[in-house]
Amino acid sequence: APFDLVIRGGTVATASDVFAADVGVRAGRIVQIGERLERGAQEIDAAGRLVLPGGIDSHVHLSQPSGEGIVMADDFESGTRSALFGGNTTVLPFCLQERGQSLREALTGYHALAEGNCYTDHSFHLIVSDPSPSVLGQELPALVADGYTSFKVFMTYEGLRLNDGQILETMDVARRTGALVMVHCENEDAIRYLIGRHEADGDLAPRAHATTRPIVVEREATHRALSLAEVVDVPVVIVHVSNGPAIDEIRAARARGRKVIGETCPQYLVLTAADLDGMDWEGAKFVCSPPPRDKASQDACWNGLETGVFDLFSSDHCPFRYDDPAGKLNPKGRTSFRHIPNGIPGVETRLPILFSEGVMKGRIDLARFVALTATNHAKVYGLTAKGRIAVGMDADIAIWDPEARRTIRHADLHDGADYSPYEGLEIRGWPTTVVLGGKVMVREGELVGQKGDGRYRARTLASL
Ligand code: DUC
Ligand code: ZN
Ligand code: ZN
Ligand code: ZN
Repeated sequence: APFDLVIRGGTVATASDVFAADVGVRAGRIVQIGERLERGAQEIDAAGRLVLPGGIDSHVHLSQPSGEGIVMADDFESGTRSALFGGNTTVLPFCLQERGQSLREALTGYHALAEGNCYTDHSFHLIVSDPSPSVLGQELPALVADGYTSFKVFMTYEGLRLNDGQILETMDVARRTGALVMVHCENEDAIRYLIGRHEADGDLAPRAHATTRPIVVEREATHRALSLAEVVDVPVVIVHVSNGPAIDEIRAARARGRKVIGETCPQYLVLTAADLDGMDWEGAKFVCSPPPRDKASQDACWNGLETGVFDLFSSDHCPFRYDDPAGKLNPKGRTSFRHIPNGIPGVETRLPILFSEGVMKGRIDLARFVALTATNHAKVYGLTAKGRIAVGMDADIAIWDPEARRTIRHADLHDGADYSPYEGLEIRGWPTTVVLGGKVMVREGELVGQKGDGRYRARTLASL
């Protein structure tokens, strides 16, 4: 047969067009797109379906140590399996440098965990927590050249946070190498001050997580990160933006001519701080940083998706179990909200939520959906063979049933957590078949691929 695989009769979407076409695949790549393609050794009937580039989730945490006996709910096997069922073919987890550790040493560990265990392709962002002279002078530039072309810095969390001088020095590595810096923008000192006040008041329940990380704390840090990037004169990625004032900072920086890439996540569209008010300790299920805000913030984030403030829509999948000794329910005997591990699962529900709430409700069109969930991630993070349905690209394809109706139930998901923060949310549209490098991995909701089919991908510099 002329093709290994033909996906026939579907509606193909790219970041700029939506059109009816067959897609022909050979040797793992898309080799022809057109009408009435010749036979494939394997054929998929996509009539009535959407044929989209496999999702790229450029912000996930897998097997990341979280301190104090807290264990993440997903390793590379369960996390990438969950990603795959959610229509993704590539994930970019973080490689955390612990203080005193070299980046190479950290990477060796993460690669060992990922190798042979992944259902999706993957690559790593580096988290720089210890920007020593040798890290900044030698290690980091060498790693950028090796294909680790992005790194994240934190303005919050003792043990991770960098001071302004360290952020400037780390950004300078990006200036010299062309790599991209991602910044977690929350002011740690302000948070500590507010935590102290809440604890003094005996205000210890999960809801206080949100009130001790208010919008001003994120807005100030966003302004500072953008200013530091301006001083150094480098592009910057502001990750997990949750609210209007932080969005306004990005708009203002762009108006000054700065290159800023904005990212938001599902939790800022469909959750609010009121979700942290559950019975008993249920609110812990929604503890993530920055925290979910209010209706006005949700509207601002939707507006940012519609108007182009955001280039990236990622999950920030950072899963912890709820009812588990290493989870969210009972950290240190529920003595304070501040011991609840920060993060929520969402790698499998990211795309269905944006499709259902965004495309099906008319807020964004299908081309914008593709840009926000795949194409832009590939451009920003240098995955040159991915993120588009086009000749020559990797045959990473998600086939969607736009009419599927589902209610999110954790029992139907494939991650290692024991709950979903989106339980009960009604969804229209779900990916049914997922192809990775020309291999069918999920067929009509059934897993047919193997762990280990997903491979590591070195990256190039951004094409901004
Ligand atoms: N930042 C993240 O990016 N993910 C989870 C927790 C956090 O603070
Ligand atoms: Zn973060
Ligand atoms: Zn309070
Ligand atoms: Zn994150």
